[in-house]
Amino acid sequence: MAKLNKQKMKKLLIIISVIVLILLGIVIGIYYYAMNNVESTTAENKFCETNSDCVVFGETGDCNCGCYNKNFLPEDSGGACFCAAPTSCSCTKGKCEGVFDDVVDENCLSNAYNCDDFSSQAEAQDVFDKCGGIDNDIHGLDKDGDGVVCEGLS
Ligand SMILES: [Ca+2]
Ligand SMILES: [Ca+2]
Repeated sequence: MAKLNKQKMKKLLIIISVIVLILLGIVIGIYYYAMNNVESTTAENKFCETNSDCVVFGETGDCNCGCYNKNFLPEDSGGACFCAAPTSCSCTKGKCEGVFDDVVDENCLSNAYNCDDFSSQAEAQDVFDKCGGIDNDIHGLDKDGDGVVCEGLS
């Protein structure tokens, strides 16, 4: 009798192992399916045949601003991170690419300066204006938002 139970236990263990393996396989399958789906949605976002398929999405300052296929726009601005919005879009090799009229100054892509870094107010004002002025105070030089930066400097 005891021997029979042992055999039954063995069988049961094997069955459980097989079930666990199958479940694991399903979970891994779902994971890879989801990952591939995310990638293909991103690719679709930018896919195009002609320039008219592409539109500018978002504004400078939105996280995912850029050029997208007009039928596959992102759902929202994507949160807070810096993105320089292109002036227009073109379809290049099947992908919507941004066209920038003004070359974006690399110094304007992140908060790189404080008022202490400038020797004069005019110098700070120049950087502020070049980066887009009041609409893009990336360096946080004009805390009160009146368009005049680093009032403490002479
Ligand atoms: Ca700063
Ligand atoms: Ca000010």
